[in-house]
Amino acid sequence: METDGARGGEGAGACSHPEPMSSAGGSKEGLKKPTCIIVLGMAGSGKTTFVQRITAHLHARKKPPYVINLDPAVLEVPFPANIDIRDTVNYKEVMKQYCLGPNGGIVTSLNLFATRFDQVMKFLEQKSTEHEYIILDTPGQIEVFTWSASGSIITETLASTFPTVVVYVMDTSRSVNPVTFMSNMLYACSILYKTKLPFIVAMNKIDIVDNRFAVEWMTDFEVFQDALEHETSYVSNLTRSMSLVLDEFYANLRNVGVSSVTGEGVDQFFKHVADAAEEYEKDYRPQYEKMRREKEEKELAEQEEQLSRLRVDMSKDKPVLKKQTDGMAITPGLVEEDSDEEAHDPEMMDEEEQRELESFRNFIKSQKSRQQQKQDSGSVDKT
Ligand SMILES: Nc1nc2c(ncn2[C@@H]2O[C@H](COP(=O)(O)OP(=O)(O)OP(=O)(O)O)[C@@H](O)[C@H]2O)c(=O)[nH]1
Ligand SMILES: [Mg+2]
Repeated sequence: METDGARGGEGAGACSHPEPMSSAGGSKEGLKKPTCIIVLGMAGSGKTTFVQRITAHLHARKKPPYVINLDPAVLEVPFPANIDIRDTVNYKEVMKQYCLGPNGGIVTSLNLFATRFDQVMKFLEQKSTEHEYIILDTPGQIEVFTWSASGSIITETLASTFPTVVVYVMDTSRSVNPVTFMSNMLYACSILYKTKLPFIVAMNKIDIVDNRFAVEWMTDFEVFQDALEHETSYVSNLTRSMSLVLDEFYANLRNVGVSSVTGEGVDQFFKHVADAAEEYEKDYRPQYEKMRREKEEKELAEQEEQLSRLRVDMSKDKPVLKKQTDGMAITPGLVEEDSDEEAHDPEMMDEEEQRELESFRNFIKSQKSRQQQKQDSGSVDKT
């Protein structure tokens, strides 16, 4: 297990701020990409305060991060957010319009926002050389992000472009009970498997409770069993068995004790981020690049299919064409011949486009001449 032990054992103040970009996030051309830090955690675990703390830490080191708030229901964002979901969707309005409760409102707001995430990616790509980190704060209810389609879309989209790390913020002061601790770790484990990304557990609020007990429980099975001695409920038996199962999860888990209030452990946290970003490059990037390629290929295949269907419809001159073009705005350049020179400039078009245009013109001509014939025959009938 990669652990920093408990507070005090992290050499707070002694360790300088790491230079993660030297080892991670670099592309082949030498251009460095920022590392995405997605902050997740149970309601009230301290996610927002943690984001505020690490943002302030980076600002103090003249490395301002690019920060995104994804919590539509937060009243006040205590850090400078470059993108705020609340600027795009009004969570209360969403609740009203869709007749939803608070959680449904948050999920729907996030879904609406996710439909525009390609625009967010454009901003991020534009700014990618200016920032070393992109930090995302997520909604209070963890499942809104981790078990929703929009959460997956956002996570996968980020991870297919940038080195991405998931941080699970745990409220240490609320995890002193071994059964509660186990539940928290099970949840963390489920997120690890769901997101399939490098993972860090930030044991927060160590200014209230030292996290040494938790580290011990994770490294020494016997100590955890001893802690369970006082538990007599059936849950304790389950917890005993589960702790065996979680052994492997613990073995590869990075964890660090932090206090979002005092700033303790933040230096060490960034060391873990550098390490996790390196792991991303080594183990995860190939998988995400494969996913991105597959997505691009699928989109291309769909476009090809649509084009070939259109070609078939045009050549057969079937009424289907009407169906397909209903509601579609056709630019004057295509219908009114030679009205838009640029659109018809043969040098601007590739062979395929020229063939399409040619066939479309033929189609229009045939339609016109048929209409003309009909009109002529109508006027002949009348006469
Ligand atoms: N003592 C102490 N309190 C903390 C720490 N981090 C957060 N808190 C407090 O915990 C409470 C919840 O913090 P938030 O940052 O709002 O937690 P959150 O996870 O963002 O909450 P939701 O988004 O509503 O789920 C606040 O009262 C914070 O001041 C910490 O390290 N130490
Ligand atoms: Mg919050």
